[in-house]
Amino acid sequence: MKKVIESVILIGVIVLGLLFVNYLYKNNKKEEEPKANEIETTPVSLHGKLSVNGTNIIDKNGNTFQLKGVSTHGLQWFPQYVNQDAFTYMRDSWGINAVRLAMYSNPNDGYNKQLHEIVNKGVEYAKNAGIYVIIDWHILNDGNPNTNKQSAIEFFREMTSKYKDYDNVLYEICNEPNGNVTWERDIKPYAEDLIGEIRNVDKDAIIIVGTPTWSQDVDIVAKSPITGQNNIMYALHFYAATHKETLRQKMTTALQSGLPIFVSEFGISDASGNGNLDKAEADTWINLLNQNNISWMCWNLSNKNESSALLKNTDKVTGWTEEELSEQGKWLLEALKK
Ligand code: IDC
Repeated sequence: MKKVIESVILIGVIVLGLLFVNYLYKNNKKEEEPKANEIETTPVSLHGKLSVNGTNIIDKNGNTFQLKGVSTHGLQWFPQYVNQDAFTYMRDSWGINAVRLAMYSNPNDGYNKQLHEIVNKGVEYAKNAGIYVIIDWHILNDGNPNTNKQSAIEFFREMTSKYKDYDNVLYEICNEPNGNVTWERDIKPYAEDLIGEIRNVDKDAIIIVGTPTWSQDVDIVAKSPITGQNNIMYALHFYAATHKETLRQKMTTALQSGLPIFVSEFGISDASGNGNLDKAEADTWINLLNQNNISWMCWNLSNKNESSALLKNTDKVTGWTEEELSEQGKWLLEALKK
């Protein structure tokens, strides 16, 4: 009799155990299900085509919307980070909703037409991941945007003919004008011509215009913005260990005059992209940008040995662990949560 009771108890325990395992398995499955849904509700599926209203970006529902993400390094040097896994990974693990594809425009810095293919891949990867993408004509050592204006026109003709119907594409027509360059004489006429070229094909995508002194003098531009065009924004770039309250004042002045500003590039190191980080200044900047619904893109997605690179001691091109992020990389992940 004792044996029978023991057997019954044993069978009972086994049955309960199996039921428990089954319950755990089903529960696990339930947890996995929302992931499939997440893919259907990407930033682009939720927010759609963006436009500019006053100083704000608004989404397809008319609600204010902020782009937050990362800029690649020069595509001629670090093309490997333009890959599908990386974009999807940064969307899911970091919480970015945009990437910027920085294509240096100066032939002496490595510009060549083959780079257009990397831009094309980047746009498709961003589209598949449902995130926004900025196509950046990255003038830097070429200083005056008019130096390579003809190539810029050809480039944006090619891009707009491909992407005029994409909801997730923004165009940045001159990263950072610098040197002996003024708004009235050089940048504004360039911008008006490029905007004309783009609008011949793409009627409404957001266009970001660079501003004098490495995209800092938004206060000067605010006195004489481009007129007769929709969905135009102006670049303000900062590196937090170099650019502080004085530049924030310029931004506030420009905003008060109604200039729509886009921080299409910033770092928290000094302006060289290297040296010490200034996290306190960086936090002050991000808070101010968030308060004013200003979009921001962090320089740079690479493992270069410089403090503005987001990755460190790793050759991985996606799926980075926390230890594989630089100090700026770790700071960025926190900033993206705010
Ligand atoms: C820097 C890169 C650096 C590279 C240098 C020259 O971080 O590795 O050697 O360009 O090409 C900018 C520019 C951006 C700069 C960055 C840091 O838009 O191209 O990248 N910066 O100097 N404006 C202000 C700072």
